[in-house]
Amino acid sequence: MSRSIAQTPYEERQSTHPLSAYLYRLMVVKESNLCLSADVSSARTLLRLANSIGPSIVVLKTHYDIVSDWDSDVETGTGAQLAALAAKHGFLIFEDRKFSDIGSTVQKQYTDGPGKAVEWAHITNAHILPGAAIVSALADAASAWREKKKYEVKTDITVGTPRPESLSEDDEGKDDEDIKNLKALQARRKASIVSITTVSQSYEPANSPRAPIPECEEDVIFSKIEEAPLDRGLLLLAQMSSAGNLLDEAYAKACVEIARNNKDFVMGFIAQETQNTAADDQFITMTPGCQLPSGEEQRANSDGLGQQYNTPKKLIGEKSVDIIIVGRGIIGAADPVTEAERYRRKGWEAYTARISA
Ligand code: 5BU
Repeated sequence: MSRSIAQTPYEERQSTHPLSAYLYRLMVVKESNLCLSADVSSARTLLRLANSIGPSIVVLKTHYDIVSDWDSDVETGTGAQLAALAAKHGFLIFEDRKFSDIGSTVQKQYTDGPGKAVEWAHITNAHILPGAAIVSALADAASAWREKKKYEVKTDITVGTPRPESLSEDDEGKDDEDIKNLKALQARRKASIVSITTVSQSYEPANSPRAPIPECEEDVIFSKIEEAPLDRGLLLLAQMSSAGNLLDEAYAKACVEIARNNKDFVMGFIAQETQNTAADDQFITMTPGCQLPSGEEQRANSDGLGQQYNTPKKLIGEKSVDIIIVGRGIIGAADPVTEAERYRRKGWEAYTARISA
């Protein structure tokens, strides 16, 4: 009898999505299937959390729109700083944006406005309420961004090579205009580098979103795996954790159908149980509504506002989900770093028990 997907070790999962394939390898390297839901309202607290809990997690989930001082600058802002921390600690960023509008609008929400999540979030998510075009619209926006990004990287290397300060005789015959343009371009590039340096060195009040975060300053890259690919991925909301939600079985099935038709972009689902039912389904499932009992006490299994909680053992062991998403269970603990490690261990134990069952 062939092994079920739930019993297949992460490193043997055959996802065709480059980010899922990367994520499975990352999970094995870090022995973690934990996502931190960093629901805090200040950019500084968000960056500090990402930096201190980064070693325990494989995904950091954000709601950029609850961060009151979110800095939208693509090069130096909060998203860019999170991306640097993701490279430092080896985790993916998931903006829990829950897109749910017509294609044309979600494209703008994804790439423009204050969030610009496509720039810094490897993963985002969407409701399928508006119909399947929401997925193709976001996919198109992501691939347009990726093409532009590739082009930018290339341009950067090309213009960086010839140095106008050291132009040789060979260049003498060159059009003066060309050289002037190149010099102007280099001057602009220099100016932008200078301004970035200035930002990180100048004095700013402690609560300024741009004040340097001491632990975030070193230019370190996680060394146990290469950096994440430039691809972007989408999760579809197939099931929610909140009581009385309207996402019924037929709705979840429709989600899975749409995912099967868009495997290049859809990595999987936000759901309360695995949605892999067909033999070749290789979707990843990430699951919010997860808490552990704290110490001797059994924590309440709801938050009084509709949220419903399950333990890592139940979600990973019985419901065969892949990644547990934990917010207040970790950030509300007296010692979030130790608590994150406790969740990481429990999640990984449940996974190893599942694959060896
Ligand atoms: P908590 O503090 O662990 O309850 O936070 C859960 C997070 O997951 C929070 O950011 C929610 O917005 C998010 N969430 C959820 O709780 N349930 C869902 O079905 C979905 C997202 Br989709």
